[in-house]
Amino acid sequence: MGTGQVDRRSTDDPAAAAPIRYNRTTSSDEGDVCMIVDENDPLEGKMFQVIDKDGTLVGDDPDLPEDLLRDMYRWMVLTRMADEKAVKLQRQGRMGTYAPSKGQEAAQVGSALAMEEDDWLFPAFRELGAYMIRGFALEYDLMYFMGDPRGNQVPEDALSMPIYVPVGTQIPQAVGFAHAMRYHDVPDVVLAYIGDGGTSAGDFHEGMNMAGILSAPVVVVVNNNQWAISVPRSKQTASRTIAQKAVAYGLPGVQVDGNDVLAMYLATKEAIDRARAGDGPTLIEAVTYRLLMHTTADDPTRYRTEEEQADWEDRDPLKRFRAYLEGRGIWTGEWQDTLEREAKATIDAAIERAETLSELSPEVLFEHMFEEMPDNLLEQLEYLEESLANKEVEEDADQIQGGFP
Ligand SMILES: Cc1ncc(C[n+]2csc(CCOP(=O)(O)OP(=O)(O)O)c2C)c(N)n1
Ligand SMILES: [Mg+2]
Repeated sequence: MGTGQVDRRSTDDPAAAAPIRYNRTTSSDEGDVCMIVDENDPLEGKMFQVIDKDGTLVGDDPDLPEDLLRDMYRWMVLTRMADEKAVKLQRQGRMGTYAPSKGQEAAQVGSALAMEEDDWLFPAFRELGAYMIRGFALEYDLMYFMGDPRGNQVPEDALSMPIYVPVGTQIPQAVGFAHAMRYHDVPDVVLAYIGDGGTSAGDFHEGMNMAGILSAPVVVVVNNNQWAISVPRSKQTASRTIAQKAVAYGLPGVQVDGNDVLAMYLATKEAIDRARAGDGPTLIEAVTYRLLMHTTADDPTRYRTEEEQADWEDRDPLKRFRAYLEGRGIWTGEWQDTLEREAKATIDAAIERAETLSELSPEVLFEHMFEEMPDNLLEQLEYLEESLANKEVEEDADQIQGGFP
């Protein structure tokens, strides 16, 4: 928990620590906070959408402030360009295996922008847009995938957990963290992400079940990008939607067009507001698509068709939002050039910082786990130091003899 938040605890009012259960009637009485969830029951086959794939409004314009619309598009452009560059860095041998976000920008940016300053992010490993919005800047993501452990040392002022690669582990932790905040009367909310494949993990079900029981202030966004490496969504669950699983956990669930940044923003905002008001958790299924490979070590042409890919390219989240903004007179070619120039400068600076950090000694492997290192690790550390010292001797010897490195 970040400094500042602990100060906001109130121990005066013990009743404030009691969990308040989700109650649709109470929320609706307070206004239209529950509208999106109420009107888009996944069991009735409904999915929340604001603009269609051509950027045309499907209902009323939510009339979001122009600054916010511009921010959404700016973050989406930066995420798309940074992601494309990261894949190139990997191909040039300047980075290790990378998990691309292309196609999922609206789901990431729309949801993360709905968070308030003191809310907490519990990411998976494919949320570049969300990390950047939360102040976990691009160079950290680059360092992480370059194999530098400093990439996972979240800056003090970024209220985000590090990247979670072990699928599903973030969910019980996010729920526990959210519950602890409510227990201590900290009014903030947790936003957690997981993939469609992750919903098959026991951790997901255990976490969601507890979220319902505790009425924890947590919003879980499932980025359903249709694939978990080479396993299709249809092999993860026999449920027609992932959103409907919420019914069994006793909480609201909604399926959202994850390639529609406006829909993602509004649905997440409603869920976060409700969690903050004490009305408990929400499950949001963002229906989206991973346009590139699972990671740079994967070849999607081995398991999916060109037609499927082309169909989803047609629903590209950037193209459709740009069309909407153009219709509103906000998007111009000149603005696009400015955004791309600014994004390129941000990306170049982040690469420069990530690549010019001082070298790390291998001993760093032993740090940050224990305040006092246990004996077995101390022994291993000594062994490593000894081996490295001997290696230096061998390398010196090789050089003297003109050995091939
Ligand atoms: C506990 C665990 N099991 C297996 C893996 C290997 N693994 C990495 S990503 C992945 C698939 C994840 O799919 P999904 O949750 O849909 O997320 P996506 O990669 O599509 O974003 C698997 C099985 C892992 N990281 N953690
Ligand atoms: Mg997936």
